[in-house]
Amino acid sequence: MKTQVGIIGAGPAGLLVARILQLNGIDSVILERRTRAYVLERVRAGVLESGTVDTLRTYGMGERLNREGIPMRSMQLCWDRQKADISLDDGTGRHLTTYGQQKIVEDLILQREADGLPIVFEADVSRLDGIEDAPRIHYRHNGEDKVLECQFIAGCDGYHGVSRRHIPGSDEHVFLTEYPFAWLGILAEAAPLAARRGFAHSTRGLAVASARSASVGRLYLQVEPDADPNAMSDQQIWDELDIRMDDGTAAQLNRGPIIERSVARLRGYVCEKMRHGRLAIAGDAAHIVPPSGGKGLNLAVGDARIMAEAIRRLLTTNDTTLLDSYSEMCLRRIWPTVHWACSMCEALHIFPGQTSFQTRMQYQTLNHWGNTEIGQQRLRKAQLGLPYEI
Ligand code: RFL
Repeated sequence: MKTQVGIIGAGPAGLLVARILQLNGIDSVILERRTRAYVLERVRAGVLESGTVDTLRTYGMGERLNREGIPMRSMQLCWDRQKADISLDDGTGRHLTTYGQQKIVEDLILQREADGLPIVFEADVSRLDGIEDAPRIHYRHNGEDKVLECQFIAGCDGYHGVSRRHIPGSDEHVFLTEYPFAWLGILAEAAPLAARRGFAHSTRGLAVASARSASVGRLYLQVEPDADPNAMSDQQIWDELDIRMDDGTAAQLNRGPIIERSVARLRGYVCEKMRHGRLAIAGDAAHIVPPSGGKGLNLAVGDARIMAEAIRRLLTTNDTTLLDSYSEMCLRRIWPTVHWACSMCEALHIFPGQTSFQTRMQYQTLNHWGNTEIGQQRLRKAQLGLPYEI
């Protein structure tokens, strides 16, 4: 098989690169290891920066998003049985939007299929070659070894993908921190309460309440790194959420059936070398942020915009200038965003062996973000996201 751009991964990054290229008249084939059903059902992110929403609208993916996306104009921080309600209004009309990542993925997949463009599911990419001049992607599909020949490879295959290791010397450009805890994430058929959305610091560990729709809540508890997602009963989870989120009023969350549970480890990871020859990586393939900032998907969208434009310039006018500065331009958004997500992570979780002095230090950080003008500005700016250069 031959195409102009071979895209590895049908996550938000790969699907968006494909969509932008399509609207610029460039052909691509997406190779995705998982089944179509698995990709459509995978529950992950849900908080979108306004730049992400604008990008999806610009590329014709705004219809359902405009209808079902829930504006989020404030955020709560709770700690030490007190609460701060922080406005996200920076006077520019920007706000966050709640819209599940699986809906974005579904919108992009259905559009691509309606346009008759190829996504090969259950295509497991094993290796790449020719990335200097004539790229080839080797993959296994329907029990057969196959090759996709292309002019450029977009490595959008997430943290565990194969693309990153094909960038020569990428290991020497990696920066990593692993946190000694994980998040138990649940989806629940319980109407989220606008007055109780945000992050809670508790001496028992972090808790987070957010929404996926008007009737479905997305909630998280800090747990041990190797916790079993099924170790707690539904009632134990709700009780623990209420205890950790207590802002001094003893108000309770709406409860309902838990329809999905998963445990995700928390880490910060950046590979600063994001391109070599005719291969570039984007999204989780290049960086992971702890989910405390709600930034992973938003960063993937930022990379996808730059990658698609760099490929367009290469393939239409043989101009490599943007491609040559791809890593640096992406990193100008990535590092400050990683810094914010890790700062949130470190202020909100209880670390093993943490002293009461360290807990008091966390309270000071949270008090700064929650109750001072300059701290609220910092939080607002970081949550709303950095502007795009491209
Ligand atoms: P993805 O979504 O991981 O997609 C990569 C795709 O590549 C496929 N793949 C392969 N295909 C073929 N051959 C191979 N050898 C392959 N290896 C891998 C995979 O099957 C997959 O389909 O990466 P992408 O596109 O870069 O998107 C990144 C986002 O998914 C991720 O950053 C966010 O979900 C992170 N995240 C959040 N981000 C936000 O912006 N806001 C949030 O509120 C938010 N909450 C979260 C999150 C991530 C979480 N977990 C589970 C990691 C909450 C959680 C719990």
